[in-house]
Amino acid sequence: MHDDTARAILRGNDRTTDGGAYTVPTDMLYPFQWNWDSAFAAWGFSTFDTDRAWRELETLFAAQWADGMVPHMVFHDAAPGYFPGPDVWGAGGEVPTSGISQPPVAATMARLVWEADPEAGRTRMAALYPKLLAWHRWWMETRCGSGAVAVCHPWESGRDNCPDWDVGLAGVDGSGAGDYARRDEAQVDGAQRPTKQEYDRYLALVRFGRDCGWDQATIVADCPFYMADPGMTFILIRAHDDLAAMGRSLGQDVTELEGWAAALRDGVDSLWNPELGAWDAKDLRSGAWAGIVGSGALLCWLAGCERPEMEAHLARMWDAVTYGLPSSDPEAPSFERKRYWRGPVWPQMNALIALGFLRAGRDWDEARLREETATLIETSGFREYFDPIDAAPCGGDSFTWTAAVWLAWAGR
Ligand code: 9WN
Repeated sequence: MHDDTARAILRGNDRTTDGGAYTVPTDMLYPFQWNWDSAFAAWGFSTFDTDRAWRELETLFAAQWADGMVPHMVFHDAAPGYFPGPDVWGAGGEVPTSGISQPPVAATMARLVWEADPEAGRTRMAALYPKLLAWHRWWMETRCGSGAVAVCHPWESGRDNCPDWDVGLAGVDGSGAGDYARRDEAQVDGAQRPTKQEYDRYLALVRFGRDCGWDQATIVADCPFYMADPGMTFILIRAHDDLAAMGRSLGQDVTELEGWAAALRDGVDSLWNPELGAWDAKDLRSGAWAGIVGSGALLCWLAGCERPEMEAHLARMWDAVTYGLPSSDPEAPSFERKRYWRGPVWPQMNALIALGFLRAGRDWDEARLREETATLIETSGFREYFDPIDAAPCGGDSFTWTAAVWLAWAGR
């Protein structure tokens, strides 16, 4: 029964038009195509419609910029009232887009889609391969100067208001944001969303990017927010590995990809905070540590970058809540169990962490996380995120990645 509902959610959020096929994350709240949401959607579609799975990724990559960047949002449709919309971003080509990227999970999801239907996957992936490679190159060449992956906007990390970014956002002046109407708070309880102070700063960063014409050299040198993130780094390492595996099957020379993965595995050492005894985000402007174990650090198994100290954090953070792994350390003062990325549990993060457990041979942990994620969905529905202590539903409903994660993983 849940399978039927999940498939109906994916079909319901499908916005196939002449221009391509994409799913919205959820109706109303998020009315466009989002980058990593689409990658998870493809994984979900791969359980019942291979062609539709590939089309989701193909539509996303059709919006790729000439420099290789794949935008975090693609504004296929006019959705008046959405804020910040295309006019605020001032970016994109034929189809307007945002000016930042999002977690590069597409290669990892494409590999799972390929494995679900090897014959179809070969042809579709052969066409997508150079585009994925160009995107991975964009990350390496523009954002990895410190050795690890850096983000120029909290939205780029996908984990918008997690406490990891507090130290970097403190230096961003949001006072010029002016009056604006947020659409998110009209749909979702404001106590479950980022604060106005955070939003003002998010908008200041969008303005900075737009004013420099989204020029990467200027962003890397001067953007008031610029932080290196273990989570993004682990995701990109894993994506390099997955793209290399697919490249080998396609008869490609994958030396460059192997080199990138090795370089990041060395470079991520710069994000080991010895005082915290954990992987930690770092403000590249001030050199300050975030000083928090976030769900990004829990992706270390995904990339094969685990260390014994992380085992202890994993056990501690998991045992402090009831369902799945929280988006931020439940024992830290910044923890808020219902506020977006400051504590709630997110189904797609659980799925990524679990892929890491599988890689590390932690089958028991993978099974536990899968069961707890399934319980969240069975208890509270296909919601965007959940309270990790009592499973209360949070954020948007009929959510694409929750349905996808159910079909491809949690409901198995
Ligand atoms: C801004 C769509 C996106 C996710 C992000 C999540 C949230 C947007 C927002 O929704 O971000 O990109 O308006 O809050 O944080 O991970 O991709 O589901």
